[in-house]
Amino acid sequence: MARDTTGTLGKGDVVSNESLANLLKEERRFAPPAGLAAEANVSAEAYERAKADRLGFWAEQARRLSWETEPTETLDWSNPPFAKWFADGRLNVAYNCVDRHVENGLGDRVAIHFEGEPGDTRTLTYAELQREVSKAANALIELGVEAGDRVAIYLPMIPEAVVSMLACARIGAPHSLVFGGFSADALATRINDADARVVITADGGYRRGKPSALKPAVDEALTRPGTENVRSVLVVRRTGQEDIAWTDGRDVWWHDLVESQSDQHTPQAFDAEHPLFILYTSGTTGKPKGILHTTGGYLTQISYTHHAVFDLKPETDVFWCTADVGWVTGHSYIVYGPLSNGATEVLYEGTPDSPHQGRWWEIVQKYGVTILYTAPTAIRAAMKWGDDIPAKFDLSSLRILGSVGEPINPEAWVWYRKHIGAGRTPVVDTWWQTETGGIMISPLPGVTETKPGSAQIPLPGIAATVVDDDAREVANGHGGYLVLTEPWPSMLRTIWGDDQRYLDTYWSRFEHKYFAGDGAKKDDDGDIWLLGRVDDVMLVSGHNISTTEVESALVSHPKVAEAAVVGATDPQTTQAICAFVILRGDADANEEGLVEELRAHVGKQLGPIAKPKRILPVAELPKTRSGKIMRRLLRDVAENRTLGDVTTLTDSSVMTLIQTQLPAASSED
Ligand code: 6R9
Repeated sequence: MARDTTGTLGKGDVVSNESLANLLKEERRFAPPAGLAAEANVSAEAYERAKADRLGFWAEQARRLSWETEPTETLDWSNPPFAKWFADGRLNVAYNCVDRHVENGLGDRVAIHFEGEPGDTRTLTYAELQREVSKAANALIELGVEAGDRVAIYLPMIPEAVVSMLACARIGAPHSLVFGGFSADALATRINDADARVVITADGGYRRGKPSALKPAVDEALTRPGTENVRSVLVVRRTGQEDIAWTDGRDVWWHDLVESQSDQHTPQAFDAEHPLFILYTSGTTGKPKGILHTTGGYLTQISYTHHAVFDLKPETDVFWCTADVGWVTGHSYIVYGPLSNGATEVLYEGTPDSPHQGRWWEIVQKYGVTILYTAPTAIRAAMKWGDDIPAKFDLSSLRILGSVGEPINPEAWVWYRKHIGAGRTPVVDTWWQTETGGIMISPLPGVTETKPGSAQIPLPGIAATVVDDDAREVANGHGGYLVLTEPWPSMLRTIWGDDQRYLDTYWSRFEHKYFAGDGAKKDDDGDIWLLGRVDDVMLVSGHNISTTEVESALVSHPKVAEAAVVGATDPQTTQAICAFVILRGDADANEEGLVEELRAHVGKQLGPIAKPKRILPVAELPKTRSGKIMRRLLRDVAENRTLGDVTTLTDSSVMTLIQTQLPAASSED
C-alpha cells in the first residue's frame, strides 16, 4: 500500500492518508426519528445563532441558571489561556441543582433512584435531597470547613457521594473525588496535592456481591507525609463491616454527625470563578494533574449540554449515566448536569454483570430508563456476553443512547443501536475530556444524521478542528491533531498549583490553540472522527497507523468482541503491531487458524501494513476504572518489560494473566 503523499501531512503525521480512506468507508447513516426531531430541545438553528454570536449564545445559556447577581460580562480573555467566564456574576451551584426546583414546586419529583449492588434501593426526591444536602453542609461547617477549603471524597456509588459533592459546592469548599478503586498511595498523593482538610469516605462498598473495604486505605493514606492537614474523616456506614479501625478525635460517623444536624441551610452565593472542584486525571503517565474547574461557566455548559445532547425532558425522562462519580463523566452527567436540569435519574452502585450479565438491562426495565449514557467498553462487554441477554428485558422505554470515554468502533455503535435501542434510538457519541469539563463534540439527537463511529461536529458555541504539524487546519479527508480554537465556558482554568504545567501541556504545542492530545480526522463532509491518544499512534515501516483503526478492524470480525492494539519496538519495522483480543461468547480461542484469519481480516480492511504481527486472545484487558484500556501496560508486556505503575487498574491480576499467556500465542510472519 503506497503512502499517499498528496495530502497536507508532513513528518510525524498522526494518521496516514491511506488509513483515513479506510475509515471513510463507513456508509451507514441514521436520520433522527421524525417525532424526536419535531419535539427536540435544540434545533439546527442553534448552530447558526452560536456562529453569528458565540459569546452572546453562551450568555443566553447562562440564563438557564439562577444567579444571585446576573453576570454582565461573558468572557474575559485578557490573559490567555487563563479564562474568566461570567466573572461579575454570583451564584450557588447547590441552590441551582436542588433548592430552586423545590421552590418551583417540584419537591416531590424523584431526583435519584438509587439501586445498591446487593439490591437495596433508596429514592430521593428533590425535597429530600435538599434536606440531606443541607444537613451535610451544616456538618461540614461544624467540622470547621470554610469556603475555599478542599474536601477529599473517597466513596462508593451511593447517594452520600452526590450529597457530599453538593454539600461542598453549597459552602464553597472545592471537592476532590478519588475513585473508590484507587489505592492508599493514589489517595495520599491526591490528598497531599490538593491539601485537603477533610476526607469523606465509607466503611466500604459492594462489588460483585461482596463488601469491599475503603476506610483502611484512608487510614493508610493518612500516615503518609503531606496529609497532616486532614483533621477529620467523615465515615458513611455502608457495609457495616465490624473490624473497622477508628482514630478518636479524627474519625466521625456520618450517621452521628450529619443526621443530628438541622435540615435547614441557607446557601450563600459565590463568584462565578470560585473553584468548584479539582479532579485528578487518570493520566497514563507522570504525576496526576489536578484539573481545576470553577462555578458559573462550568455549570452553564454542563446544564446546556445535558439539555441539548440528551434532549432531556425533565417531566418524563429517566436518565442514567453509568459512569462512576469519581471521574468527570460522573461529576458532569450524574451530578451537575441532570440535577441542574431537574432530571430524574438512576444511580447504580455495582458492576454490569453482578449478580448476572443482564443486571443493567434489568435496571433499565425496572426504572423505565429513557436515556442511557455509557462507555464503549461496557457496550463491547455486552456484545461479548451475547445478544440474547438484553433481549430478555423490556428496553422499549429507551429513546436516546450516549457513548463516551473512548472512540466507539462502528460495530459496537451499530450493535448498541440495534440490540439496546431496538434499531430506533439515536446514538450520540460524545467527545470530551476531564479538562473540557463537558461535552464538546457530539451529534444532536434531533438534528444530526448520525454516522457510526464518528463524534461528528462541535456543539453550538464550541470551536474545534483538526490541524497538521504546522497548526494548519487540514482539508476534509485528512487527519492530524484535534484542537480547540476558542475558549469555552467549562474549560479547565489551570492545573491546581501549577500554571506552568497548564501552559506546557495544553497551550504550547500550537500557538493560541488548546491541544487535546487526541488524533483525529475530518471526513469528506467535514465530520470529525477521533483516533485515540496521539501517544498511541504506531510507527510501522514509516507509516503512522492509529491503534483505534486496527482495533476497529479487529472488532468488525464476527469472532472479536474487544481489541487493544499497541506498537512494540521492533528491529525491522520500528514498531510491530501487537493485538490483544477478547473473543465473543461463542468463539474458541484455540480454534485452528484463528489468528491467521484475524490477521487476514485486518489486512483486507486496512491493507497489509496494518496486519498485526502478533495476535493474542485474552480473557480480559487492563482498564482504568473509567474503562479506558491501559495500552502502556500492554506495551510493557509486548516488550517484555517489568510492568509500570498498575495502581489505577481496576484489576491488577489481569496483567499476570496476560503475561503468562503471552509467549504461546504469538504469531510471527
Ligand atoms: C469524558 C472523558 C478523555 C479522553 C479523550 C479521548 C477519550 C473520550 C471520546 C474519546 C473518542 C469519544 N475520549 N470520549 N475518544 N471518542 N467519544 O472520557 O474524560 O477521562 O479525561 O478522558 O478520552 O482520548 O482525550 P477523560
